Amino acid sequence: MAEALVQVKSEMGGDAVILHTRTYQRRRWLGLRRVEVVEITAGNGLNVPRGARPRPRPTAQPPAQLQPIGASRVSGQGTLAALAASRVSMRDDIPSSVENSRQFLETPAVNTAVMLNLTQEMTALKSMVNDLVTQSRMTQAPNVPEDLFDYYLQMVQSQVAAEIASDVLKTLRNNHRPDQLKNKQFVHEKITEQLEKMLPVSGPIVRKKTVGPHVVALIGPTGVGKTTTIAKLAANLKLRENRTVGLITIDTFRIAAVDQLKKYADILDIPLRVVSSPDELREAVEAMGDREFILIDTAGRSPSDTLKLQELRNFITVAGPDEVHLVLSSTASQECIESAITRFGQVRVDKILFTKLDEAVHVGVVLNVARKVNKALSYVTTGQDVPDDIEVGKGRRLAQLILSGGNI
Ligand SMILES: Nc1nc2c(ncn2[C@@H]2O[C@H](COP(=O)(O)OP(=O)(O)OP(=O)(O)O)[C@@H](O)[C@H]2O)c(=O)[nH]1
Ligand SMILES: [Mg+2]
Repeated sequence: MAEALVQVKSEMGGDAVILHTRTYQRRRWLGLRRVEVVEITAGNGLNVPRGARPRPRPTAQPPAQLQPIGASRVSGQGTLAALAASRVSMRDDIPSSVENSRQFLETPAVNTAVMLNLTQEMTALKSMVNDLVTQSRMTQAPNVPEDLFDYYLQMVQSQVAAEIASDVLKTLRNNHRPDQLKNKQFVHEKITEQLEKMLPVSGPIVRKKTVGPHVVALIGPTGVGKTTTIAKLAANLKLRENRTVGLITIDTFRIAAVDQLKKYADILDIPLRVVSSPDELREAVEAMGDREFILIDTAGRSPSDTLKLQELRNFITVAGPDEVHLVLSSTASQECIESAITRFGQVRVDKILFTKLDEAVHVGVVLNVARKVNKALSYVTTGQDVPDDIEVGKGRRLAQLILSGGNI
């Protein structure tokens, strides 16, 4: 009845008058099921006189919906299909009940019935949605404690591998009391600590020897930011740490690329040598023997270009650097990054360096990759500004980025 009244109100407006109501059973499904039908006869937009005044035709319903139903004094009936089995018909007779009925829809009892009905439906919907969410969570991650699921989602959205995320939460659940896990700040801190411990980091470039230069080479796919990162490292070593630095570039086939590093070398007043063969590289390293640090830039190589990778390997072997950093863009997919690590592994990779964290949508990839290939993260870069946008790789910083969805 409440549903039908809601329908009367929505179809015919608050001015509708209830003329008659009736409830009856109807058989459905081959007579096996009984359906309760509520029928309300209501009229609207009518000013029916008591007496013999000519009756106006109803105007509220379009003619197509009007069907005569029997008696001559009946002008029409609108059959409404919604809300399952309720049916509303409109009649403009029975004038004596019109005034009473008109007010009936506005009575507190009807309004309460309508509200009650809506509340019940909302509650049913809410519990249905909750059930669905729980169900899909359980299928997605059966081992994740329900109360910590939001943290799981956050990590997975940052592309932390699902098994890492669920391990973190299981450890958390096993080591802390339920009341501690209700404290959001506590949980946040504990997850941060765990993620922090998971990331292997190398710390900054440090020269341990007392004689001869500490030689560092940066290799990696095209356009990831090797040259920009070399400039940042050189500037920080020279300007912040007061070190003597030399630059070498093996960028042989693109003049523009040499120009790029030359500009930085000029600004920083650091010597730059451009080499085009392994022999020239050996000579250049020897010639810069008085420097504390030598940074070697290389031309980007496509990880699929085996010949170029072989050539690069020859250069690196001859230079014999103290460390080779594989530069990777954190905007690339994990698959792409892993393939680059495998291919550049044939050259030599000691550490990994992630650029463009400012543009990364999925910082969790950095954690997955570092763990999977068991290479320490040396630096991350966070923008195009030389020399500021570079940081020593730190697990805590990365963990915070993962939990904040990558906001630098
Ligand atoms: N947003 C952002 N851009 C960066 C970052 N590092 C480098 N870039 C930009 O990436 C582009 C390519 O940088 P390069 O340093 O020339 O890259 P590369 O690896 O030397 O390129 P190739 O020598 O051609 O292989 C430039 O526009 C840089 O400004 C970073 O951390 N964040
Ligand atoms: Mg370059």
